[in-house]
Amino acid sequence: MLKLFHAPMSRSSRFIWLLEELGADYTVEYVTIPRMDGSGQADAKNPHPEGKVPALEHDGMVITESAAIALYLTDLLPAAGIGPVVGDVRRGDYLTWLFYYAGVIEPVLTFSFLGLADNPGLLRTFRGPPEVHKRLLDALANGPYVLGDNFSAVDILVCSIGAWARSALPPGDLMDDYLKRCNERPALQRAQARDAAP
Ligand SMILES: N[C@@H](CCC(=O)N[C@@H](CS)C(=O)NCC(=O)O)C(=O)O
Repeated sequence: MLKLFHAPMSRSSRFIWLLEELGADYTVEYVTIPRMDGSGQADAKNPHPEGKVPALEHDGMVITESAAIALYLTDLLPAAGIGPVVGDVRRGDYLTWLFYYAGVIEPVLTFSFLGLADNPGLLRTFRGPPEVHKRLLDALANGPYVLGDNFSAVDILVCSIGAWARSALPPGDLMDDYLKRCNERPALQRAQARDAAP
């Protein structure tokens, strides 16, 4: 059984979406986390080593970090076809985008949000929002999804940024149309219904 440790309207929300896309048999354990506004606190029942979400529990193992959870789940449940598996020609592209998301997109957008996007050391190491935006738009120009023809877990990660702050993603119709296409998916509608604690 898969158990997702989840706090409403957080980075774990996108994993309810992914689990719905995968047709997974799963439970949601609602936990509290410290919020930016000072409310909330770490929850003793959350197994994440830092009390964060998402955390996924499966067969006695705890998996953390969004890109790792995405890869774990799409490898575990390949039938839905939304995470190219080993042997698929798109596997390299899939891994590239998952790791680029975790290693570059999230840091760059976070630094930018914090007003640090002009820091020379950060720019040299990660590049900045213009480069991230260009990579996304170049991929979507060959779309309709980041990996091309097929919707994947990468799209869930990217769209979750748009749900948090549309302005963090490139402006324009290409991105707007892409977000609309992803946001209309029935699995997301089902996930949104489960996001808040019952
Ligand atoms: N790199 C982690 C980040 C997880 C993260 O920062 N989650 C936030 C919620 S969006 C959290 O749990 N914050 C509570 C805290 O910082 O203690 C991932 O992508 O899974």
